[in-house]
Amino acid sequence: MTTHLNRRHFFAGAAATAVAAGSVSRVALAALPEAVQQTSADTAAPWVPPGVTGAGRPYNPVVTLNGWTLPWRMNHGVKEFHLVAEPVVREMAPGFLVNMWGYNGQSPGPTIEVVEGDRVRLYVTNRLPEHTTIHWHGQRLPNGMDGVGGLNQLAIPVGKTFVYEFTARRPGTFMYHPHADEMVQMAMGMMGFWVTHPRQKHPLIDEVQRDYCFLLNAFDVQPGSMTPQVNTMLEHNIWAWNSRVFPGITPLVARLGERVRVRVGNLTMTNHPVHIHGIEFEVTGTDGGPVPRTARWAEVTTDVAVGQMRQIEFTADEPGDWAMHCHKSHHTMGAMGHGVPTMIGADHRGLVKPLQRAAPDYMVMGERGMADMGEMQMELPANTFPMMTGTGPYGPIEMGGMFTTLKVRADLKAGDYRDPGDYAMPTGTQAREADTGQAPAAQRPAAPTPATPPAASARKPAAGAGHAH
Ligand SMILES: [Cu+2]
Repeated sequence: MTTHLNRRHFFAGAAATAVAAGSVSRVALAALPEAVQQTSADTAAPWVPPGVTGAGRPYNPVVTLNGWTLPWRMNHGVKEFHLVAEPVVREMAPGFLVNMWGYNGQSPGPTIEVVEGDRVRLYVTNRLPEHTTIHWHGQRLPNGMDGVGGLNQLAIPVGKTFVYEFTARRPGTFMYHPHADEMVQMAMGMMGFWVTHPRQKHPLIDEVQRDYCFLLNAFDVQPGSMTPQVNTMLEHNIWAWNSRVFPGITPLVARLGERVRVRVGNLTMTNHPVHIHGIEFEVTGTDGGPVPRTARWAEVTTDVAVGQMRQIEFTADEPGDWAMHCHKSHHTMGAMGHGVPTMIGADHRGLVKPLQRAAPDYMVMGERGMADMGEMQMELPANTFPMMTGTGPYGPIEMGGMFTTLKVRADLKAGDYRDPGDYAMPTGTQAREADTGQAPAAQRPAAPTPATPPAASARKPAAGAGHAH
C-alpha cells in the first residue's frame, strides 16, 4: 500500500504541455493550492490531516478502495483543495489500461474528506479538451455552487480554473461529478467521492474502526481497444468499483470484532445489489443522511440504485476470506460474456476434429457451462480484459468485475490495511469430496407423500417411495 503522491505544483512544468502557462498570470498561480497528483491505482493509506485548530475533532479517516484522499491546505480558516480535470490512463486491473478522463492523475478522482461545518474552497482547473463543471452531489450549498452548467454557472472553459466555495453543512456520504456533457464525461470516468465527518459525536453516526468507500462505475471497452465507447447506455462490458475490476480491486481488511463501515455510491446506468458473505449488515445512512435506528434492519444484500449512496455497517466477527460482490452475475464478469450463444447441451462430438482441420485454433466452449473459460489460456486481443479471471488458493475464481473480498483476521493490527494473504481454514471446516464408499448407510426418512394425489393421467407414481435423489 503506497501513496505515490507527486507533490509537484500543477503549473510548474506545464509550459511544455498543451496548457498555455501564459493564459494565467503568475500571481494567480501562486494563489492556488498545489494540485497533488496520484500516479498509482493502489489503495492509499488513510490520510490523516495535520493538526489544524478549528478543523473539528479528530476523525477516523476513510480508505478509498484503489483510491486516495486529496490533501488540502488551510487558508485563513478555509480548507482549500485543487482538482484538475484531465485525461488519465487508468490501470483497471494488472495489464489492462484504459484511456479515461479523471482528476489529478486518476479515475475516479481523489476523495474529498472534510468535517461538518468546514468552510471548503475547491479550485477546479480544466485540462480536458472540452468544457466541464463539477456538481457536488447531495450537498446543501448556495445554488450558484451546485455546478450545473448553463443553469447555475458558466461551464469551465478549456484551460481555465474556477473556484467553488461553500460550507459542508451536513455530515454524510456524497459524490462529485460533472454536470456538463455529462453522458460523455461520466462514461469516461469523471467522478469522485466526498465524505463529511460529524463535528461532534452524532446520535446516529457510530464510531467505527474501518471506514471504506468506493463508487460503482461501468465502461464499454471493446476487446482490443483502450478508450470507452461513450454512447453506450446499458450494454457495458466492464463493471467496476472505483474504475477497477477483479482481481484488481483491493480486499477490504478488518480485524476480528471490529466495526466496519462501507460507503458505496452508484454512478452507473443501472442498480447494483451489493452483497457480502459471512456477516449481516445494516444500512446506517443513505444519500439523505443517517438512517434512524428504528428504521434499520439486518440484511446481506443492499441495492444501490442509480445516483444513490448507501452506507452499511457490520461487526467483522467471522474470520475468513468472504466474497463481496454485485449480485447481478453479469456484473462480476469481464468482457466476452455477453452475446455468446448458449451451448449447454449442444453435442460437439465428431465435430471438433473436422473443424480443427480447417481452423486449427477452433475450440469448443460452453457445452458444459462456461467455467472452462476461467482456466483457459486463450489468446486475446491486446489489452482485453478476459471474461473470468483471478485465482484463489483452490483454483480459478471465475469472476472479473464487481468482486472483491472481505478479509477478517484475528491477528491483524489496528489500522493495518495490508492484504493478509489467503485465509488458513481450521482443519475440518471446509467443504470436501464426500466419502461415499465407507460410511455405513444412514437411516433415511421416507419421502413426503404428495398432499394432493396426482391425476392418474398426469403422472405415474414413483416405483419406490423412498427413492433418493
Ligand atoms: Cu451490478
